[in-house]
Amino acid sequence: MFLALVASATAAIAIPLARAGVHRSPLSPTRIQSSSINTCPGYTASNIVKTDSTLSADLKLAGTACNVYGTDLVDLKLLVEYQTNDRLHVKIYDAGLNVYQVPESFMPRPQSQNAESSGAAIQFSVVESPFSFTVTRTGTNEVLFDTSGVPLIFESQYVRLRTKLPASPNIYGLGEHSDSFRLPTTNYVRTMWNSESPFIPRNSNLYGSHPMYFDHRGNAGTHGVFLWNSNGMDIKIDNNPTDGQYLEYNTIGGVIDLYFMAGPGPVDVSKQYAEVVGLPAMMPYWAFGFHQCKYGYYDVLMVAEVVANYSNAGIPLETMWTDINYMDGRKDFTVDPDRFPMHKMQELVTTLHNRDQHYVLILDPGIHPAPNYPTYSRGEAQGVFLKNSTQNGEYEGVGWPGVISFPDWFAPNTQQWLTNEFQTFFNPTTGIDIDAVWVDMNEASNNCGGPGCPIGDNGNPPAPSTSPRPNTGRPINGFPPDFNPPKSKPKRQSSGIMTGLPGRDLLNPPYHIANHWGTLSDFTIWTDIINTGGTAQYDTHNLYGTMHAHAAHAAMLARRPTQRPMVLTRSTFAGAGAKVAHWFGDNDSNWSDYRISIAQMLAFASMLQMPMVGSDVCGFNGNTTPDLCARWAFLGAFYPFYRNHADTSSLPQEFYLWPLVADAAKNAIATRYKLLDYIYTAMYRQSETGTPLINPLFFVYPNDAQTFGIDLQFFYGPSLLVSPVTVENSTSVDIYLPDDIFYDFWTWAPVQGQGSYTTLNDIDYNTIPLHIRGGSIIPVRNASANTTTALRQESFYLIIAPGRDGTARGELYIDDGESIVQEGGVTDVVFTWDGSNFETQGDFGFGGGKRGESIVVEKVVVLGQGEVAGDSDKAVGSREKRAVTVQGPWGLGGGFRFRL
Ligand code: MIG
Repeated sequence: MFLALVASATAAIAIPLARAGVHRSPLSPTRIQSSSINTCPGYTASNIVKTDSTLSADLKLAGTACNVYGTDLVDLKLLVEYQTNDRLHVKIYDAGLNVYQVPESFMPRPQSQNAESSGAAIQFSVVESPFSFTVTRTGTNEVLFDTSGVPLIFESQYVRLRTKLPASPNIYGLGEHSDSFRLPTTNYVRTMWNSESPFIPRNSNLYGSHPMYFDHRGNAGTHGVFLWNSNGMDIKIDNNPTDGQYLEYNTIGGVIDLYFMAGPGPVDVSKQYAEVVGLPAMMPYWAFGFHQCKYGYYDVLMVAEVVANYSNAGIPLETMWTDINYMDGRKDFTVDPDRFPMHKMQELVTTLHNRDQHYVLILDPGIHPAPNYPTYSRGEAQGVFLKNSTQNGEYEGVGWPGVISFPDWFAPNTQQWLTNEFQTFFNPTTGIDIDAVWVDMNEASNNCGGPGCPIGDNGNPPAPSTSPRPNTGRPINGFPPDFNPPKSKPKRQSSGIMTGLPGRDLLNPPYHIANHWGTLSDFTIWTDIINTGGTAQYDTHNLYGTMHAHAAHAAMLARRPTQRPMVLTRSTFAGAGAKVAHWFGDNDSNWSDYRISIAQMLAFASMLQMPMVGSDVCGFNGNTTPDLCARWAFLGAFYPFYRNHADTSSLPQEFYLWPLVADAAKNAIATRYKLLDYIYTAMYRQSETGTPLINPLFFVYPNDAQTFGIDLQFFYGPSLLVSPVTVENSTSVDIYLPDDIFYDFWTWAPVQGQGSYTTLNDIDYNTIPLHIRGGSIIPVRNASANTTTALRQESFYLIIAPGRDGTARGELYIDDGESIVQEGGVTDVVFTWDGSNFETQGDFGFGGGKRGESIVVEKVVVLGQGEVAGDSDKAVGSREKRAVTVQGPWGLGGGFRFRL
């Protein structure tokens, strides 16, 4: 539905056609080359100074400048720091310190703890002439990084650094993309340039930039490499007979600011990366509930009707969302007076809150510069908007309201302005008391960005829709009566002076990254726009969305200072997970995007330290099918963030619309909710230590080469292997089981994994193959509930799934689910099983909270103790016969133990 946006903005009409999937072919990386790239002379290192934990050197251009995509910088500096025993920092920057670097105000760099190189897990060594360096693993001397293949190029608008890789490497990460989890290794380009990306095209830059990769080498270990650089770049992975296999950074600016994380295991790399970019934010308990959204809910009554329909269908709905439809003329911090009047919105929220449900609204960054629009006039008065390139007015683009000005997140008053807008519009009594906020379009998306789109008054507010209210089959003059059933059980001071290297072409740099839209400024803020403080959008573009989301986070925190904010953002940069959550944007309602959602989740949650992620369940664009939506309802129940969302032009896809989907969703949500404390515990662990809550198979079996490419199965939490059906109209799936003992989650039957694939058949729509990894103890709620609030009244049982050695271990973390500081105390316990003795140890501080929530363990079941083989999975009672049940109840007010 991109056309509607600019229907009255004639100048931009041709552009939305491209947005609807007809991508322009990216400009080839053509160059204004004054000489060949092969003539670049590289650098020579001198003045090498070593201390126990650092190395520094001067680098000088080793010959005639090649000026291949800009001007070669003659004098560089090298700084190497052994920051910790597991982390090495290698920085190559201009001696004059003019080149842009990601500002500390955006994200502070980690402090060096000055580890001694002699004790470090990885070692740096330098070759002076021609300059290159290697990073090797101590002990094994495995070479992890080696830049000797081609000379370093460090120019005003182009930096190239290449490293050799082993043949057929296992490289992961480098989000955001929609390609395979383990990245292709031939002729592959990962472009980092945040952009609106409808239909999440393959082999393209998408909404976020995370220049972090994992290099997994099985027995030889895993390491990570993060390039702290926000400029547009192409990261190429390729091989040829001359150069072998390599990875090459090609950035259009910034410095080389590399962090090497030693591992040696993949989980270690994740944790070490969290030390660099920050541990992820803990989310509220309710955020793990099921969310419903759709672009195109016509009015507030229709929103209420969807909520009522969920209740009537008996499908738990935790959170209702409303898209830009609620706004007056698509303006942030306003409501459509006819369809979403303030008093009805307030009534809606009050009703939802009385039912222990939650509510979320969307915001876009662009602000319509209209008269009598206080949000705009306040912002203008405080100088929060980006100025145009001649600094004689605001820079204007086109978004949903028509012409828009863009907040400058670097301006001193922008946070205060946004916080004030939140305090007013989302005021709990006089405004709309949202529980979380959703920030969209913050790449930033601009329907009038780039050459060919004259900036100015070419965007008008959308004409009011004249389409009639869709017939939902329910005549409504007010909220539906069944909407309220009883609760379930329980002026900018810009210097105008650019910082960063002067004399650059900020619109058309000589090296063209492979942005799927074409030039850098297409569909975004022009890259020659200067932020307060002097940085250029050319350099900071990739930070825009994260800065928007972080500002929204601070504003949410100001509203409810004691509660964990939840902010869902479309655009991200490395480290965004420290504060906010992410969904994977405008996917399509098809099987390919269903499948790729797993790879996307694996990259973000387990590697890029953004655990609260998920794709639009049942698909955003196009019309879903019952088959796809039923499977997706189940798969989505194993995303950390679980939301059904669709485009305005898509047919409705709420779970209750098809019996097949409704049944699937009921079971999916019930399963998710019973396991909610298990995943909440894993989330808490990630927020404290970086240990991922979602795990690719190789994270758990790093020496099993057959797991390295698997991206259609994953571990939900540390112990539950999820193996969804991935093909249309299929009821079977081939699953890989590593050489280990597993237990079918549904039947409790032991399953011996043999390091091979087996086919599972007859997989109904109301289930998903789930296996418990031997060696685990899983806390489960005895029953599901309509809301996560009610869920907390249900008691627990524990499943002990002994490993091959007969032992098992598990964890449970309980807190009040929402407070930043836990005044009531927390329960954070470890369960252990040594084959005959069960024990709990830890902190037992959570007493049940204000509502007297359950902390009771009713029983413990020990799997693998009864019938083992040959019994029918379907036989009534056989599940219980396969386990020994030890009856409680025990209170989790203290430790308990038993012996079998
Ligand atoms: O140009 O707000 O990705 O989730 O429904 C599309 C309308 C704008 C894009 C988001 C999508 C949202 C839609 N938005």
